[in-house]
Formats: sequence, C-alpha cells, structure tokens
Amino acid sequence: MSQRTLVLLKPDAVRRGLIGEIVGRVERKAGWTITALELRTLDAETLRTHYAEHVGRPFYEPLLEFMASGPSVALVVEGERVVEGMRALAGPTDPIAAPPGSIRGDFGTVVRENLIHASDSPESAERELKIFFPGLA
Ligand code: 3AN
Repeated sequence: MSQRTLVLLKPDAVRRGLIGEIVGRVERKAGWTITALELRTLDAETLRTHYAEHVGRPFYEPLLEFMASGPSVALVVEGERVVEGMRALAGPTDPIAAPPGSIRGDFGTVVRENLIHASDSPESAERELKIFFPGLA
C-alpha cells in the first residue's frame, strides 16, 4: 500500500546538525523514497494552518514561536505504509517516553523540541502536503 506523508525536521534538529542523521534513517528504510526536500524558515500563516487543531491549547503559541525560530527541513516521503512507518521512526510525542532507537527517543528530552513532525494519518498527510508543497500533484 504505497502512501505519501509530510515530514518536518524542526528547527532544533536543524540547529543541532541532525539533518543528515535523520534523513539517513528515512533513506535506509527499504523501498521508501524522498520525493521532495526543502530547507525553509516556516512563516506564521503556514504554521497556523498546519497546527490549527491545537488552537487554544497552552502550548500553541510557544509551539508556533519555536517552529518559526529557524529553518526547518520539509520532506515528502513515499512508500509502503509510510504514514505509520514514519510515526514509528519518530517515536511518541514525549521524547523521554519515546523508546531508544526512535528519533525522539535517541535525540530528544523536551516535548516541544521533539525534532520531527510526521503526519498522523493518510488524510492528515494529504491536508498537510497541500500546505507545504502546494505545487504537488
Ligand atoms: P505529534 O507531533 O507527536 O503528532 P501533536 O500533534 O500532539 O504531536 O503535537 C504537535 C506538536 O506540539 C508536538 N510535536 C510538540 O512539539 C508540541 N506539543 C504537543 N504537546 C505538547 C505539550 N504538552 N507541551 C508542549 N508542546 C507540545
């Protein structure tokens, strides 16, 4: 079941020099392909659309501020069960609870600065891909 998903390497991952480490893990999954990749500082409008489900939560404004604090890397990844698979590679939201071996489990300690975003369902993926890569078919 080939799918596509949106992945963001957040500003903490870029600042800490972890682009290669994280992209390498994605590349090493057999059969998955990176079909778009761009380094960019995300603007407020993009972030408000992307995180619309979190409006009103106490962490919403600090999250937006953090996400705009430096460049991120946006990727489109395609392949077999890639939505579920990228969430597994990333690990749970809280990096302390995330198992070693996952990206968050290996590199994170703070919930807000948890290194990576990966769409949580095929429907979210299609919505988010339109936000970050509007030119995509
Ligand atoms: P995930 O990225 O694991 O799907 P979401 O969608 O619940 O997690 O949260 C989006 C982002 O909001 C997280 N990646 C994290 O940066 C931030 N976040 C979520 N919950 C909290 C929290 N309780 N405190 C601070 N930041 C949070």
